[in-house]
Amino acid sequence: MPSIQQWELRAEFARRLSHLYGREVPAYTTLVDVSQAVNETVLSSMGAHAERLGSIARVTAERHGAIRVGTPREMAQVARIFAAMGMYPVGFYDLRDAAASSVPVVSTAFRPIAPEELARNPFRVFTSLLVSSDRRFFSADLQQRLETFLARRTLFPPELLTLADQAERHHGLDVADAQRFLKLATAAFTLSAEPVDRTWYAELEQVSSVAADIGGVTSTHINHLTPRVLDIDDLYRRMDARGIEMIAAIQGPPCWHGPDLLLRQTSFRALAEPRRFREPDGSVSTGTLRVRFGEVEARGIAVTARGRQVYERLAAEIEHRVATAGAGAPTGAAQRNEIAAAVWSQQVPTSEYGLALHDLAYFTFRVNPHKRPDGRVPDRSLSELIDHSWIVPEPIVYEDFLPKSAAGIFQSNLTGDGHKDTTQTSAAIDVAWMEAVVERTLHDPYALYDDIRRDSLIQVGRDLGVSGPIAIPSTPQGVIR
Ligand code: OOG
Ligand code: NI
Repeated sequence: MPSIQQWELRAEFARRLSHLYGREVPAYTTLVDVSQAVNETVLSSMGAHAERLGSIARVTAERHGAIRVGTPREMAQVARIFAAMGMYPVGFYDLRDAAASSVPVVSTAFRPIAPEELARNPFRVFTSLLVSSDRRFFSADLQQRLETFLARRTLFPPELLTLADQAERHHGLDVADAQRFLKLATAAFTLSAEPVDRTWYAELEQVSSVAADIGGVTSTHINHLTPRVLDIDDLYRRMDARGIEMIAAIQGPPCWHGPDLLLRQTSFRALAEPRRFREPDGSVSTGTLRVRFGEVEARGIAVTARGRQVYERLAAEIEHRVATAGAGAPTGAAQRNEIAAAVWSQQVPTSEYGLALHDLAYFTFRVNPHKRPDGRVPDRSLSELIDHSWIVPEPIVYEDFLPKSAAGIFQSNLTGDGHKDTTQTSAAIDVAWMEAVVERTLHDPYALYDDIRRDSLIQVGRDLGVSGPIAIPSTPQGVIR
């Protein structure tokens, strides 16, 4: 058994990245401080209930990162580096269509998948890959020059990749190799001092500032690192009060009176960071780029495929109501939330019990200690067991992302809308394509949550002496495919 286990590599890598990002983007440190202050307030006002969706220790350490790479080869290397730390690709997000502005990427998230690994450290990284073959964004000529540029760069040194493979194979590393691995991995995501070619960067920026951020430079960097907060509305107000410019709204579900579901996110606007440029005449000058920002998120309960359908239907209904409510005047964030909260309150159960009963959200279950066995064997259907209080639900936290929110976050931090020629056909890129790129299965998030629920029901069935499996309502299929 190697002395440093994969989860320890993951936790230490997250800690080092956080330290690095705080040095590079000082406003991130403010965001982390404010998040911790908000979490302390929630903890002292709500007590144990504040930890319903994770212990305060987990929530305080919890981060997600975002990185962006340029080629399938780079993406495959990223997959090896994360596999070393017990992080595997989950879900497929196509942001090319989800965003109104020009965002020519497809993404997956690398994260731990087993419940005990998530409990140890849930660090996840939203990873986007540039689609240079998509004609809506890149002409054949630009694609060719872009691919030539990207083929010449090396993001990850061979030594890092060798150590990564070793860690994956042996489920960890010895102390010296672990130190070396962590040093090289962190260095690979550090902002480079190498001058940026002004003309090349500007040409890509015309297409998309995301394309320029990825393909306009010779290295990669962490784009943002996101702490988790227990009250994102309070956080938004506190950041605003400190004079930090936030994006217009909180993305995702509204602030409402029911349980937290899925994911709510917001960010401060990308800041101008000093960068060195190589000018057309060969001279080096100093300028600024605005690509990195500070995001914060509040995580809620994972929803089932059925719950997700409701979420999408309500999102469309909210959009429609917002569009018709304004009577010409733009709808503010507060008014939008009011509309959304009203729609939710009418159509979504306001308790965990209701969400579980209607199979809208994921829970594990345990036998209700207050229910006295009366000799009758409980019914084998999940809803009957819940309804007759034989079992008590415990929420499963949403560990993934939301494509519309991701598009919203990308979009509100772009310097310009870029250019997308919608008369061209898109490059056909899907889950199978991404699986071939990363040379691994893309886990379906719903299947992962289903497994956790099923395992707990097997245990509950045993505890209750129910013969045969407890029947879960059939879930609509086809989630990421
Ligand atoms: C990723 C944007 C998506 C999220 O939390 O939804 C994202 C990026 O800007 O590279 O991080
Ligand atoms: Ni993010």
